[in-house]
Amino acid sequence: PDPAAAKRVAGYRAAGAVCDGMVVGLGTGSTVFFAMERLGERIAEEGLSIAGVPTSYQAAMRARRYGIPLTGLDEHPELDLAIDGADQVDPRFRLIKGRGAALLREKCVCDAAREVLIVVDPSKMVETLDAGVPVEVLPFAAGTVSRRLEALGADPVLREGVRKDGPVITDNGNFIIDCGFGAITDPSRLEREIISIPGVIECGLFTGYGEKITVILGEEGGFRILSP
Ligand code: DER
Repeated sequence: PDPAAAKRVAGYRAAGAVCDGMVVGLGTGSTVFFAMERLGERIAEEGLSIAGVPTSYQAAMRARRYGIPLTGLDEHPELDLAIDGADQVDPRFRLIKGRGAALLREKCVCDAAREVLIVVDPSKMVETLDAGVPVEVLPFAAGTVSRRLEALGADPVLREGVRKDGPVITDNGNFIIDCGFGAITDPSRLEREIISIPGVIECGLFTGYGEKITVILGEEGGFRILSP
């Protein structure tokens, strides 16, 4: 099966839910890419009038390419909708995000949105969250944070660049430490424990937004709209 086809179906369906006049959070990653592509078409074809709050340089650059006007949380502290992807989604719609190292602004945008559409292909749906948890860390404190994460049971790995020597630097100037915890039995508690560590800016566990999340699950032949 073509995973891009599933992502495209999900992204296009999310773009179809956007109404004139909305201010929309624009997530980061390869699935949201398709939602932005479709929003660009709707703007061109229907004259759809929206504004987007980008969650990364990637999202901002894609929005400009597709003619999606940009705004920010200062102008719009409350968003009608956010469209974003996820690395894993559990049955209570608790998420792991951050594969793309955009989790800090994504969580701010998710928090500001009245409704969140999470666009995924089937590979993201799990019974128990067990993917690595990306943690955004102040570079000054990376050493001490790493030890505190180990004490929480993690196997912490500083995320290195692929076509950049040395650590990945986020859009906010911080490091990412990827933390393998294995199966996460209490993701809400773990999220709180991680972000209480001094020097941790944010982590990729999004456990408090289940009520406002709708999952759009793209599949080869169509899509399913899931509620928690
Ligand atoms: O980095 C992120 O948080 C992305 O949203 C990621 O979780 C999903 O990216 P994908 O749609 O390319 O899998």
